[in-house]
Amino acid sequence: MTKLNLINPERPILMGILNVTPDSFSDGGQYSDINLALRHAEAMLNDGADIIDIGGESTRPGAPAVSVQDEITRVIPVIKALKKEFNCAISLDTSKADVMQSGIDEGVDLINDVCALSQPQAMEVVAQSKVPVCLMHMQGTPRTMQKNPTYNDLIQDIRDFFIDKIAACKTAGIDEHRIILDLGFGFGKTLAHNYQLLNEMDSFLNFNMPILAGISRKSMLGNLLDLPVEQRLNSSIVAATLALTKGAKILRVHDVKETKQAITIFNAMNYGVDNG
Ligand code: PT1
Repeated sequence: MTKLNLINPERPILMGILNVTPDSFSDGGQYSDINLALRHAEAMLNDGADIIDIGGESTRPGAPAVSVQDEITRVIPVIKALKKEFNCAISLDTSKADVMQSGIDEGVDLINDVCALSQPQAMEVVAQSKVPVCLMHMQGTPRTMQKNPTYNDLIQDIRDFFIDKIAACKTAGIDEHRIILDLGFGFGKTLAHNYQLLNEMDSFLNFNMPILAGISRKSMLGNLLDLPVEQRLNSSIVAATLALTKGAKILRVHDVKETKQAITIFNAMNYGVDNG
């Protein structure tokens, strides 16, 4: 199998979400939890996930902070087991330098940081490695970000954020070819902001970096359609499809099988059908 090209994928790729937060688990990193995580990852890989995104700290609005040690205890055993059992591509969803370093030591293929390397030493840890990094835009912190998000000019403010971040990354020694951009749906944005961002996602393509879109099951779907989280499958697939048409190259999703169908249709439309 050829190695997955995260940085310049010819076609859209699928990132399956694997949560190992305590609310998704019972016995905090013990055998049954690791096994449960492995079975979930296996199902996503069978359904067409190209990469598994593992996170030990929830970044949903209002979610509590987690200590470095707790996060390492949650994610590292699962990363080890995933590498051993499936040798699949792994993305590590973390903002903490020590967690990043532990993951890099275990061979993760991507650092996915919703804080865009703003935490102490995070930039340095990634710079000293060879792994690609996803820089996400967020206004505020997960605990406070949905209070009253305001922008001068939504698109230009986020563009400026990326310009500054990319410059800082380069100065630190992170080559631009290692960078993925994420507009940060739901992270310090009103409903109107989120849909404007979806509409104007293509205006970020001239950074010449892949764009990752994380919309799956988010409140921008539920609040618009008045649907609880367990009824957001259809809207998640619609939004993922729209993101594809706006140029998203990596889709971070819960519902891998259904999103894979959207990508297959998108690819057939764009590149043709290869089996008859
Ligand atoms: C994301 C993302 C992420 N989202 C990347 N990583 C989450 N790169 C975690 C809601 O409004 O979009 N991109 N890691 C999950 N965070 C949220 C935020 C979940 C908002 C739900 C909401 O419902």
